[in-house]
Amino acid sequence: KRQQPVVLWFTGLSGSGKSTLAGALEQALWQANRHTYVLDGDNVRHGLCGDLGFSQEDRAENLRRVAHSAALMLDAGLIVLSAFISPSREERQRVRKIIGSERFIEVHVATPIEVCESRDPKGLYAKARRGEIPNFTGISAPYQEPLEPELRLDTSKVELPELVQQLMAYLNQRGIL
Ligand code: GGZ
Repeated sequence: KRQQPVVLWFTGLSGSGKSTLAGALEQALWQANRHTYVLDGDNVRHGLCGDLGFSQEDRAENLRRVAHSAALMLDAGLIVLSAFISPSREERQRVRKIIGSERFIEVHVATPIEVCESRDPKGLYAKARRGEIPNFTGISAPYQEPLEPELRLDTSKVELPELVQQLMAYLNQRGIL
């Protein structure tokens, strides 16, 4: 049976583990011979969205472009894993519409901000606390938690391999794999 193309939309704070989870899930999907693509800030914010910053408007435009890119990849039959903070409930709703609700799986990476801030792999939280990064999500810009995500995961409570298993189990149970 062919894979059913879907978008797994990981949303959560900086340092919550979105990209790490997406990368680990991608490896598991490869092992199951599935075709995937990971969209995240690292491959989008330099090129496609290189003109955008972190104001509300720019984030909305960032996510709009990502959503349309993901929709094209669905047409190509891929399982798309997207990892953006996507802090606005309204914008995530818009993304869901662009992609189509039946092909959109919202995954809230609900790692508490204290944990994200203590990880601080790029020192961004420290900078934001010093006032050196304006509009930093969780510090000086809002993050609106999803109210009804398809999945909610916490990388500070459960180990990565177990989370990947939970995601794979969900995809299996939905008949996507
Ligand atoms: C939040 C910022 C900011 C501000 C730079 N606020 O942990 P990272 O570094 O690697 O991931 C964050 C990334 C967020 O980009 P997204 O495209 O995911 O954001 S959104 O969905 O809101 O459009 C962080 C870094 O960029 N970063 N400035 N002010 N994160």
